[in-house]
Amino acid sequence: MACKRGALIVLEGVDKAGKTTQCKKLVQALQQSGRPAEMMRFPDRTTTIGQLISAYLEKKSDLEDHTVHLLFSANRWELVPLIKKKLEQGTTLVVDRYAFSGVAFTSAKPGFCLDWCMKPDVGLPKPDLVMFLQLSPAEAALRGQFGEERYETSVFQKAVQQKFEQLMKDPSVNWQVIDASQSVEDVHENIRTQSLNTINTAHNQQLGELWK
Ligand code: Z5A
Repeated sequence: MACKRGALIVLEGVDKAGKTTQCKKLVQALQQSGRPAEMMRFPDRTTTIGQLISAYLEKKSDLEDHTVHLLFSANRWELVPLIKKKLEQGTTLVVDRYAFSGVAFTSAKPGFCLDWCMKPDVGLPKPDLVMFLQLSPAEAALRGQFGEERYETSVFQKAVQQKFEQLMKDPSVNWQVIDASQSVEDVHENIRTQSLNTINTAHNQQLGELWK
């Protein structure tokens, strides 16, 4: 009998919302309860394309805006065979940022529309669940200063948040908004519950294609 597929679970949110903290805790909790789970993150800075992106984010190089958008998308596509293989093997993937960040960050730049930004990611494996960690700029500021990387300014992050809000109106994606201002443990509990429900239903469903 073929094994039941794993779920594709994505965490999105603005800077310092706690995505990485929560991805790690979720993977740990799933593994401890005997469910195969692994974490992925985008950008994946370990590949050749990822290294170009990393140098751009660290402001060590400049790239034209359309070009870097396509590189972020290519960085997801190059991982698709691995994503599909893991899911087919029954491993749940917990992903720190995905195509939604790609669209929100580029479309927050002048001269870009949501539609153009979505195109390169059409047909990617569709997440079974996308949790948006909601945190106000004031609460994010309490978690420390912005870092040195590109995009880490409050004006840009506000524009990004508005783009995420537009994306969340799309009913074809299973969005869940999570209050990220609670304690790490409370946020985790909420995310764990949503994820367990999704893992159980994903078992019997075919993996979809994003924005198709
Ligand atoms: N980008 C793009 O342009 N296009 C794309 O296609 C993709 C990405 C995929 C990648 O940054 C940048 O690339 C990103 C988007 C862009 N640019 N920005 N901004 P990254 O992935 O390398 O780093 P990040 O995603 O920006 O990390 P982050 O947002 O700064 O952090 P986070 O993962 O959301 O939070 P964290 O690291 O788990 O926690 C942050 C701090 O808060 C830390 O000190 C924690 O201990 C603390 N924390 C966490 N949870 C709590 C709670 N509940 N209470 C109190 N304190 C907490």
